[in-house]
Amino acid sequence: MPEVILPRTFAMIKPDIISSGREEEVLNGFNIAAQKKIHLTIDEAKSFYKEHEGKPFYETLTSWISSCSPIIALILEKEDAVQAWRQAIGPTNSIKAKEEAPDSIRAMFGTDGSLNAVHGSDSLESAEREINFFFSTPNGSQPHILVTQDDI
Ligand code: RTP
Ligand code: MG
Repeated sequence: MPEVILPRTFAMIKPDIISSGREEEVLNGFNIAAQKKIHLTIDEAKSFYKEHEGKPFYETLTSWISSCSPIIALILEKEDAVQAWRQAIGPTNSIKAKEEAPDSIRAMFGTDGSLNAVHGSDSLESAEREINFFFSTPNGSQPHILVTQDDI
């Protein structure tokens, strides 16, 4: 039988969930095509969130995701993966998420507008760019296996 190729998105489990030890609880319903646990440097964090350079929250955000705990970078697969993961995570601000989408991941695990538990690609283009940022290999191929390594 031919292998079914599902659409992919990029997800990040941010330090607040990892320090709570509950990171496994948020991935229900998604196939994990690849994952890495990484302690980002500040330069890697700034590069990943380059689109937000200059915004008021940029320094707080990049310091936070490169400090204290590591993060987990994931390639997730599901029908309509980008939208499905954005739907699962809920609004950016966890306070708003608790009011408007109480079952969402950010409502259940996040704290406020910055400490919000998870990241999700906002488009197919972002997903490909973000997957490449964390998972590209020297020959340009993408891993389709479970990968765990400590360094980006
Ligand atoms: P993400 O990229 O992490 O999935 O979040 P998003 O699309 O829902 O929101 P985005 O505007 O891309 O913001 C990126 C991350 O920056 C932090 N943030 N803090 N305090 C604030 O006003 C603020 N706004 C954004 C959040 O951690 C957000 O996920
Ligand atoms: Mg975003």
